[in-house]
Amino acid sequence: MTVTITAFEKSPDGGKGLARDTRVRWALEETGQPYDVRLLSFQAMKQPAHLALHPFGQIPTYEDGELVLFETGSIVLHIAQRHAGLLPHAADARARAITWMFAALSTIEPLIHDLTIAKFQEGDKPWTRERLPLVLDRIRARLQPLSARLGGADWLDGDFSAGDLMMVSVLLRLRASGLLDEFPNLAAYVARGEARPAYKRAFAAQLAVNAA
Ligand code: GTB
Repeated sequence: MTVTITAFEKSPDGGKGLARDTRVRWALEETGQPYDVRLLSFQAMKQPAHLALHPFGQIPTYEDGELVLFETGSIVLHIAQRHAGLLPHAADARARAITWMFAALSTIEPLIHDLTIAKFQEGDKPWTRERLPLVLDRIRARLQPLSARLGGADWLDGDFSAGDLMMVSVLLRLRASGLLDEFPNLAAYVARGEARPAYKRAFAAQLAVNAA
């Protein structure tokens, strides 16, 4: 049975690939899995049919027969554990790759999400002018050790893994802020991720929806 994921019918980013279905598409492409996409309006995401799949009424979801998953960390990990290409076979290396997935999602992404909130949801508040530099500095304080750890390597721990897929997906969200450019090795790391054929296919697929 072909996997079905959900995505925005019209992403607010107009197809820049920043909505979280892109990372799931990327994982499916890296592992050579065909998939179908069910597109949802914001309204449909909050209806009972979708809430039965995703308790928070968000995208993406993942359906494979009876199995329904939400949360991109869980979905990408499931794909990576099921299919070759995203996790090393050796147990310790596999555990380290999964650790980088968690680092991306729980140590880096919340700070980046905070920047999105500060700019787009709270941009008109009188205190945003004072708060924004603090938000940016908190991100810098996380990027600095990440940059130091990556150093001159291509990927975070040996070969490209689900850990890199998740970290690149998260860091991509920073492009418009200019913060990535302060860390040239991280900017190059993100560019390496985007240059992967599987990423390009995932990006093109979401763009095709949003450019339509
Ligand atoms: N923790 C969850 C996961 O990783 O799966 C977060 C899922 C999530 O935030 N989904 C968002 C959503 O459904 C879409 S991706 N939002 C609608 C809602 O909550 O009602 C977040 C997103 C949206 C748009 C842009 N953009 O336009 O740049 C970027 C990221």
